[in-house]
Amino acid sequence: MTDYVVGDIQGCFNALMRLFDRIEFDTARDRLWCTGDLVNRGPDSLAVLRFIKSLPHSVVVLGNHDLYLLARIYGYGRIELPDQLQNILTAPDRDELADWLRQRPLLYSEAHHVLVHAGLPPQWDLQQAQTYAQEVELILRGDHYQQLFAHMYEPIPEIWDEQLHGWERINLILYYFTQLRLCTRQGRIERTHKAGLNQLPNNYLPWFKIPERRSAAYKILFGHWAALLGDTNNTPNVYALDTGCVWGNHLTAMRLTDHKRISVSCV
Ligand SMILES: [Mn+2]
Repeated sequence: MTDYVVGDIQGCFNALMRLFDRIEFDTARDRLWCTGDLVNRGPDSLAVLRFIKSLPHSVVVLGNHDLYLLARIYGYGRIELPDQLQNILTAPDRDELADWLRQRPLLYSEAHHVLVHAGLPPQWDLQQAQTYAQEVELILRGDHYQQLFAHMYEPIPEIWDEQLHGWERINLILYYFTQLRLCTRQGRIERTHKAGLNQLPNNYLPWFKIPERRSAAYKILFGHWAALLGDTNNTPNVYALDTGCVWGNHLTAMRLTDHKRISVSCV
């Protein structure tokens, strides 16, 4: 069995099939880890979702676009145009796909590897991150999951405080796991920067560059930040896997045993 982690697929089914051919992925034996954002923007989100769900061995964490799809299915998402999700909304297996997706975790860890969609705030160690992820996962898997989607797009606090409660607390946990790029040393979020590592706003750093980051001992696999194109400027123990497939760049897989990367172009 070989473990591969693949970056944000975003509905690029053909690129995923070409990547599988390239790495000679054996669905019966190999295991696929996905950084999330399986869907949206790309041409064939429905095929990607059905295919990943059908794999016998996979680990998928939720990304912001996956959550957006769920919100749309449950009738809460603000429609972002152009929205490439219409064929999922009308698919006969829509509810089955949604139930599966909703029960994916926000964080997965095994041995020294940690998989998240966007990042981890510097003030959380791995144990705290696991605890907070589980707090939200319990809601997503519980009877009242629709409430989470009803409140998901409400304003959120900019910085973590253990005393936060209610949907503010849930929404900030969700933000850190699924949308974080820049923050201060204390974990205050910056919500506008989407470019690369140049011209950062004052006092903000990429979450993985914060010197005192408490998860630094683990190998963190993440996606979400396409502008990095996989480059974290030599930051040890962090592996950026979103190489901008849906923007015409590459879809990347990394073998977990030796961190060797294999990419296919997505023009
Ligand atoms: Mn994302």
